[in-house]
Amino acid sequence: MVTAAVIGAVSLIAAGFTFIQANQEQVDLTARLQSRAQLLADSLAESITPSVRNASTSSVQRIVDKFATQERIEGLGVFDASASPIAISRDIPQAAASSSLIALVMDENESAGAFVLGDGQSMYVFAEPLTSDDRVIGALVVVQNAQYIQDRLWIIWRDNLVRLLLQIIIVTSAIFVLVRWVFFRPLTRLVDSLKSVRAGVRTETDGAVHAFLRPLTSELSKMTSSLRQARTAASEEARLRLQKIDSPWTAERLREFIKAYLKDRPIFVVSNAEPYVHTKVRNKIEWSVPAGGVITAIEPVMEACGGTWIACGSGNADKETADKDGKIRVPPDEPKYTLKRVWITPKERKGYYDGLSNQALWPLCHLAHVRPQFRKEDWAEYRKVNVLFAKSLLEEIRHIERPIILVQDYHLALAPALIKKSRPDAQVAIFWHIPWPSAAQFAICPWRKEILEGMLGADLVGFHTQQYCNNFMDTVASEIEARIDYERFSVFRGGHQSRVEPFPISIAFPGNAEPDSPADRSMIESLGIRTEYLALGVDRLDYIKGIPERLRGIEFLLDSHPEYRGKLTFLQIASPTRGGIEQFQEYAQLVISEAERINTKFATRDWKPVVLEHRSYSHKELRVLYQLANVCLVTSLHDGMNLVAKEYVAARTEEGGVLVLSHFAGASRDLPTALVINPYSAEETAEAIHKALTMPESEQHRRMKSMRQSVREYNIYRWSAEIIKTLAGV
Ligand code: ADQ
Repeated sequence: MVTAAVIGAVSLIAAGFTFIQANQEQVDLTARLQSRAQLLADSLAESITPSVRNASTSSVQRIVDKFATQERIEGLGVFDASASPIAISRDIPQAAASSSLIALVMDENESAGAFVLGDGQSMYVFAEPLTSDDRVIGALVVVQNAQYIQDRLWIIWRDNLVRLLLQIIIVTSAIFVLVRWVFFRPLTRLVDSLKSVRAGVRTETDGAVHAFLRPLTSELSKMTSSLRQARTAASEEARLRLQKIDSPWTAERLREFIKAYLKDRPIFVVSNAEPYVHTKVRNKIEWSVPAGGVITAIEPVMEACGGTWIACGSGNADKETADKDGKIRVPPDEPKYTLKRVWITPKERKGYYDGLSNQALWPLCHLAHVRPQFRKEDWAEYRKVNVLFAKSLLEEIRHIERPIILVQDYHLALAPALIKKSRPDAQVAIFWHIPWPSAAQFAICPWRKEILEGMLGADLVGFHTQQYCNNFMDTVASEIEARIDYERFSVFRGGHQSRVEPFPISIAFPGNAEPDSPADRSMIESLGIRTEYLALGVDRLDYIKGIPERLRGIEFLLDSHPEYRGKLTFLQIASPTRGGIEQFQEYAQLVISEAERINTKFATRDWKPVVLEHRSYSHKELRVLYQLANVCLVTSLHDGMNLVAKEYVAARTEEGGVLVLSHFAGASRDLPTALVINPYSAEETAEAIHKALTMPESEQHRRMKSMRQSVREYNIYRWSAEIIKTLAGV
């Protein structure tokens, strides 16, 4: 842009100068040509006039022939008073001999010149009247070649254009060098140094920047020092708040707590899913945060505390972006902790992830009426991958005394025992993010003993609710030899104690989101939604989430309350999940066909009741939708907790909106003022939506306020602080 402007300006100036120079040259050359023509004509006229007067044609012709051979003379002609030629040179151009100029000069009795075109060449024709006794008796015409003037002008333009071109090349190169070395490099250095100041890696901006940036860096230094002071003040405040246990937990407070409580013992998280996935899209590497509750919950904790998170690499550019040990600092735009990626083969993934984790344990633990499939080969891969994860972690903690290790979820049930076997000093917790079924239900698992033994390697086994803890204790009691202590809610085996406790998971609230501006309706308008009421569902496309049941609730509502037709749209954001597994593919198809069926039944020309967005949305976009939705539908058939319910509550800063929540989601224990329903009953779901849409504002506020209070008080920072405190104290 700048280069184009400079080139434009230089070209304009150069063109202006060339124009003036060419003009001047043309004026000079023409004047010289004219005066030469005048001189020649004057001297010839003197010698020719007597012969013309005497009508001596032959002597006129002789003079004409003699002078016509002079340099640059193209021809000479002498004409009588009636403008007929008396004598003309042989090569005189036709245009000159018949020129109206001859008649004109004789009429005016005054010499004159004009440029004409002859044989494609520019000619200058000069005519002078011949007089005798003050009477015009004829005219003399001198024709000169004037092409050299055009040639000269062309040379001037050409030379100047070549010069301009050279100037452009030099100026552009100079600008490029200037921008790259003088502006760009110091600026990138400055940006890098600011980034590390922001991330807390460095405390000062780079002093070695270019002189012209110094005023800027000095201002920035002042800003970073105020930032540092603010950080110190915040951490001091958080430290003081530690003593006041009733104030809400924040990232700062958690950081201070960890420092004070763990005395710099680092934290390691181990999970199947990674928090950042790198993918190559048209030769460009992009990153994204996968949709899922474990990531939503654990990521803010790692951002607050730092440490290392070990997880499966899953993006097609994951290897490329990590170092040789699979490590990369994240979040990518503001690194705060290390992500270590573990690589597994497609065969391992099929057995460990698609097979044992998601076709056996997932349906086993969720009462969603999908049969678990237990395959020996899947179990073998599951064991192999658990060993792989344990090894990867052991490698990381080899020089660290008493590390704190938080194993996540049902994919890694065997890891705690494997870790403890090699490192008895490590303090290990496993958090089970999904429900734990009754002992009788779990008894159908062929590897129940191995799974329980693997989990009981941990010092702390955490679930979302007391009910899941009770189920787990019952399962242990009926499956393995161990002492169960219901007083201390612990299992003792071979001298090792495992505490079993509920830690209802939550979200980062208040989060780091920028202050909310009024929610912009353009996002839903672009989906064609213009109705008065918006009902919203946000889920992975998972059969435990009860999406077809929710759709049937909408259908029931539109049948029983036709007044909502044309006034209510149900928007379902459904991110694809576990696409390699048949039951999940079939489920996605069922959701799509149910949505189509209901749309066909009710849609009018400018309204359809269901809008299905089959993709992931960013948390920022989801927040806007949560703010716009009059009602949020969480109708899981069975769900460990369900964080969407808590995200909806967190987004409703003005305390409006209604949450319709399944009784079978763990969240219904934490949010009792939601409209709690049985999702299997379409009638109950429909009535709850109707109640939500007709609920007085004062009641909405009362219910929402109480739910917000609960999420604020028991947020993810408090959740992790309590787990860490309990673990370190076992
Ligand atoms: P999930 O079953 O993944 O988690 P949930 O708790 O509802 O379920 O969390 C889902 C998360 O993914 C939310 O943060 C939500 O915003 C996000 N998400 C869902 N659909 C999305 C979409 N289309 N686009 C973008 N983001 C989307 C498991 C258990 C839960 C338990 C969590 C945490 O199944 O019961 O609450 O772990 O322990």
